[in-house]
Amino acid sequence: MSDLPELWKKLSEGESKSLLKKHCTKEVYEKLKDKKSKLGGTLADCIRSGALNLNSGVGVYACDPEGYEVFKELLDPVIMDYHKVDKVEHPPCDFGPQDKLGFDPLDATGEFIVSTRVRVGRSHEGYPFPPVSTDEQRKDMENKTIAALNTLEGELKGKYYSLETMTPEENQQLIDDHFMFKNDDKMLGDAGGYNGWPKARGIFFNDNKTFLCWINEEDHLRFISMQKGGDVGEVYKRLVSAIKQLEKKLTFAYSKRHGYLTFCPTNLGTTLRASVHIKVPKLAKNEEVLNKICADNKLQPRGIHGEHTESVGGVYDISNKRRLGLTEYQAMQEMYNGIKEIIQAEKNAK
Ligand code: CIR
Repeated sequence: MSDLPELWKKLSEGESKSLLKKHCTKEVYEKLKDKKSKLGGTLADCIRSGALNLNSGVGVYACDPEGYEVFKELLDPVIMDYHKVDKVEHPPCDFGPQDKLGFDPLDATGEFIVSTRVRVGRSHEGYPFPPVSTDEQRKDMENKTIAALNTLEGELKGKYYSLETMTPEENQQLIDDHFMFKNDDKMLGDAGGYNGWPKARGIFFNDNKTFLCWINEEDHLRFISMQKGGDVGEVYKRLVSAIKQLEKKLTFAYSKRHGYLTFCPTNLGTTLRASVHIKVPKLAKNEEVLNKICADNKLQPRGIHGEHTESVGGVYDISNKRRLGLTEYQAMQEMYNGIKEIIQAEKNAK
């Protein structure tokens, strides 16, 4: 039997500041409660995490790519509210002119930027998201992805490391080096993100560990390009080159309205998060100024151990906040220009 009535009771009777609580009104609930997507996704799959975790900021995940339309009376308002747009629409993918991106090194002396990372999420077309996915489907997706990744050449050529077979020591080393994902996010776990863990999970990386792919973490696929220092252009170009090669082998879930479809509605559109680990000890003493620059430039500051963590030693993880309603190139430019301003402010600070 579905756990939907119980989830609804928790949500409707509980106190919560989440977007789920705000937009899942009784009327919306009544309209959607008996709907089902072709892959079997239900409203319960979309609201489970937020109903079980009233401290969620968003609280909603999609059950599968089609869920964004089947449950749009809930998802559209959540998307518009989170992404601060008044319509769910998205321009076609545009990575910008790769030969003249205009991303000159931001920090030539290496004083501020510790490392740079750009990631995108992708979903396999025709497969559900974690709460609806079976172990078999996850395995299928893993195999498909490995086959595609194994065709990469040159700098991107690498190897797949399965979470099922790596030793705990290898796993810990990869976590410590900020390469590997973990299963410690309760909200994601309650959304079904760790179902069947560690089956069909793993990580692919090239010899230099500058290109990585996570398989069956929050999204079916996360492509990541990263390296030490602040050469944003080099990091971005590597990622774009990988995506272009991989999309010849794999078909990704995409909608004209939403762009690339991801499990969490916060990542829709470009799905792009471009971040730096940046050392700004002076601004760290005055977080108000830092937060204002971030807000003005549509950037999101986090601690370096991921979302909802504190800064350590004046080092922050700062990234673009907007992912929907702009192109990949524009999202990159927002991050680049904002970080430039932060470095200037740190230089000017007493
Ligand atoms: C929340 O609602 O607060 C969580 N479900 C996280 C939302 C955004 N973060 C994410 O997807 N990693």
